[in-house]
Amino acid sequence: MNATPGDRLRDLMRRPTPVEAMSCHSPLSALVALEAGFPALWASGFELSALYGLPDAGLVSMTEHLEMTRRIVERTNALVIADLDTGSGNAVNAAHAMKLYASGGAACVVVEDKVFPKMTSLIPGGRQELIRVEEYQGKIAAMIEAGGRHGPIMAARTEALVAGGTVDEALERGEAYAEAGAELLLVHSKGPTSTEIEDFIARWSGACPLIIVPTAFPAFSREMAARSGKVGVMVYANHAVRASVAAMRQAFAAIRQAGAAEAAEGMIAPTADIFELQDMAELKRLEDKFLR
Ligand code: SPV
Ligand code: MG
Repeated sequence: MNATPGDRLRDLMRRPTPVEAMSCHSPLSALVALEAGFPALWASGFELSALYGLPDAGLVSMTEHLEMTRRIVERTNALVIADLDTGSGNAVNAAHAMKLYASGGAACVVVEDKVFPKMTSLIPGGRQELIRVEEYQGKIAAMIEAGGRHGPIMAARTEALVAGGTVDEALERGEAYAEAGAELLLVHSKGPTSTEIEDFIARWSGACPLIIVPTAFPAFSREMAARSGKVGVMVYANHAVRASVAAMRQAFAAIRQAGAAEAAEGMIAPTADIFELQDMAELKRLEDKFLR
C-alpha cells in the first residue's frame, strides 16, 4: 500500500534540514510553488480569506478551506499542511475536521490555541484571546484519535507570543501541547526581529520539532533553522498572495497607463505557461485517444 500523506511528511522530516512549505490558496498557486521546488505546501487561511477580499478572522468557512485543500491535493498530490484556524469549535469539531482533512489528503493539520472566531495574527493591536491549556490539550488528543496512526500529523500552534505573552508562557504552553501528543509545534511571533523566536528555540526542550513562520522576521533563514536542530518545518505563509497582488498591480497599472496590453507583455507569464499549468498536454492526449 502507498504511504499516507502524513507518513510521507513524517519521512521527509527525518532529514536534517527543515521542510520548507510555500503558501498557496488554489491549485494554480500550489503548482507554481511546486515548480519552484518546494517539497510541501501551506494551505493558508489568510490567503484564502484574502482571495475573497475578506479579513482572516473566521469568516471563510471550513468547507470552503477544505474544498481548496482537496482540490490542491487532487491536482498536485503534494504534501499539504492545512491551516485549520481554531478547528471550527471545540475538541469534537476539531476531531471532525481532522477526519475531513484526512480524507481530503492533507499531510498535516494545524490548529491554533485561540478562541473562535480567531483574529488574524499579525495585525498590530488585534484582539488575541487564548483558550485554556486543558481545553486545547483536549483538542489535540481528540484530533490525534480521529486521525489515527498514519493520519495527518497533528501540529499544535501557540499564539501566546502573538497575544503579547512572554517566551516563558509560550514554552509552558508548547510543552503542555507536546505532552498531549502534538507531533509538531507551531510557535508564532509578530517579530519585528527574530530575537524572540530565537530565544524560544534556544530554550525549547525539543519535546517535538517546531514549525517556524518567519513572515514578520523574514531574515530568519533555512540555515538558521537547521543550525538549531529543533525546527522541522519552515512556512512561508502568505507569499503567494502577496507576490500575486504585487505582480497584478504592476501589470494592471502598466496596461491602464499605456492603453494597450503590450505594455505588460514583459511582466506577465506567456499563455503557453498557463496552458502547461492547466495540463493541456493531457487534454490533447485524451482527445486524440477518445474523441471518435
Ligand atoms: C495563515 O497563513 O493563515 C497563517 C499564518 O495562519 S499567519 O497569517 O501569519 O497567521
Ligand atoms: Mg491562518
